[in-house]
Amino acid sequence: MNSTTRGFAGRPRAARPGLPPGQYDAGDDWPVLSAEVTPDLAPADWTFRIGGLVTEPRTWDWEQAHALPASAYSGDIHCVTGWSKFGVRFGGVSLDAFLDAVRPLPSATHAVAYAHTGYTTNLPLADLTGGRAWIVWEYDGQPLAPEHGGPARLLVPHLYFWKSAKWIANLELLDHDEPGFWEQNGYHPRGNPWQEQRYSGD
Ligand SMILES: Nc1nc2c(c(=O)[nH]1)N[C@H]1C(S)=C(S)[C@@H](COP(=O)(O)O)O[C@H]1N2
Ligand SMILES: [Mo]
Repeated sequence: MNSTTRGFAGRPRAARPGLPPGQYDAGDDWPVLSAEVTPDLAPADWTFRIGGLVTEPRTWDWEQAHALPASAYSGDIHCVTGWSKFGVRFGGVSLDAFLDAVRPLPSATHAVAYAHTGYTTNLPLADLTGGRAWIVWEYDGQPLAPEHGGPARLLVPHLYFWKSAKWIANLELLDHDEPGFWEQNGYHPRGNPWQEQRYSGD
């Protein structure tokens, strides 16, 4: 067979273990996906609030958030546009630490995350607890770059990456699901990459 014929040079590449269905490995690339212009948000101007169905709504500034126990995520992230990135390292604080302080009411079942820019995304509260969600401000030991959501973003790596709101401002706890920006535009309310929940109805 002609060695220049493309597509017959080898067997189909086996999907990398850990790669959800329909995803590809982006390697060293880290694409920037933003619906907004990157805001000029200094750490001193950053705040994070949890309100809604909680016993004690609370706002943290940069210093107060950093006083909580540090927690890191090492693992993979998966964007609904198809790229996955393996072995990323984020540093920040577990969302459990913030939620413990505000004490969600038993009626709270869902949350809407709001960015300082107005971007929104909705999540089941259960996906934000149990050590599976973070507020992060470091990537690879360095301050999180502004285009990637710095000074601080939400990180929910077990769901598609659109749930990880950049420039996170607040979480509003609700007793029902309320679609956010992409979810109002046809994306799935939960977005589990392992079940390929890309679009509503998937
Ligand atoms: N505020 C905000 N957060 C956002 C987005 C956005 O447009 N605005 N895009 C989402 C999407 S679709 C993805 S894939 C990731 C992209 O993060 P990155 O630009 O750091 O790769 O952020 C998510 N969080
Ligand atoms: Mo995305």
